[in-house]
Amino acid sequence: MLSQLRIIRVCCGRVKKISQMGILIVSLITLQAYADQKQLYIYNWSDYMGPETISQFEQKTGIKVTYDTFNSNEELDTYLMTQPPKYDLVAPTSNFLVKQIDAKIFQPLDKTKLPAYDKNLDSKMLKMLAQDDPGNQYSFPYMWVSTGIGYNIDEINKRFDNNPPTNSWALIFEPENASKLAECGIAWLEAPSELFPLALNYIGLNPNSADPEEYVKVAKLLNNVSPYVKYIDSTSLIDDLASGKVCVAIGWSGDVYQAMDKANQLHNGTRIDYVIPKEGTFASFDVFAIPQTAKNVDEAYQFLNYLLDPKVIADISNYIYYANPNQVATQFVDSNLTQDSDIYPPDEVLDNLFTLTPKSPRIERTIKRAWADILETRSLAHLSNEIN
Ligand code: N2P
Repeated sequence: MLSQLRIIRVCCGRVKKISQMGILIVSLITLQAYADQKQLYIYNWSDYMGPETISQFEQKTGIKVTYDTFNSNEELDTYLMTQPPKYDLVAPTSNFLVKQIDAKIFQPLDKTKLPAYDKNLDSKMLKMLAQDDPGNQYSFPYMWVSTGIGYNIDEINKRFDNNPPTNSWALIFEPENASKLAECGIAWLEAPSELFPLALNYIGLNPNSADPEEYVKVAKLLNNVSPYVKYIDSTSLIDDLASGKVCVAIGWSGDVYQAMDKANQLHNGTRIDYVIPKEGTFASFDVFAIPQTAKNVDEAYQFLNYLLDPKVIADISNYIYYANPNQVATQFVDSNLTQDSDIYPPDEVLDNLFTLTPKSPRIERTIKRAWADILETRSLAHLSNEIN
């Protein structure tokens, strides 16, 4: 025993050295493997991907995906305009894309690397998108969105003697209606770039107005109803409509449908509906684009080709409840989605929806200031409610 201990003591200096070298070699091998591992950095909207889409892509290609999310065009735009993006694919809405293309943030898409692009993508959708991206040079269409009203059928009926004005934006924009809903909870999207055009359109003005005075006018309208708004946030409404924490929300089509789905899973009896009010709304396209600074361009194309696969994109639509522009995929999309005119709009509905155009810097400034006022009015009103 004693002699064994002595041998270990004599040799332990060397044992230590050998084991340190072993760790070093293993670490170097690991580092090399990491360096060889293909990577892809994606920045997309929250709640906007299938639950297994990314992991299946990783398994299929061996590419490691870093997938981050944002909640508004404003957030993505600020990121893109203030630093060289670290992502290989980002997903702006097409009206925001215009300014970003001008700022030379994106590289043109090489369509020869996207063999199914022309065959699979709906030419009508591409044409609409070409209004923002002439020649569809930079953008790869991902999903089609409308902005409407999501509401809790029973809670709203209760407050309007079973005759709620859900077919009109008046439900949201008129103080006499909003005041009735304040207690059961109104949520707004945190998207001034959408709320101002909706309010302009509601009062009969051009939703793409270039007149700052008109924005001041609708700012008053939004200001008047803002004290009744429970919160301004673009992501919580999925859970909160489902659980009954809010009873009405300005929301994106698929998100409201996701809320319906959640409510069904909760078995809490909450019935939710989505409506495009009679005054209309706008259609927007969320697209993928590759920044100039992307380091993993081949991998970005592999992902776009993966999205062109009809079954892959259909699975995403089936999960997030948004319409995709892949015409070959429609056969794989659940028929309750494709037959729902709020999700897959037939031509006559599509023709009635307007699109948003980019704003001049002057209008952008006006919106920014007016929005800050609206947020303040709302916070002050909430504060004084808490005090009283
Ligand atoms: C998904 C958000 C839809 C994007 N949660 C609206 N442009």
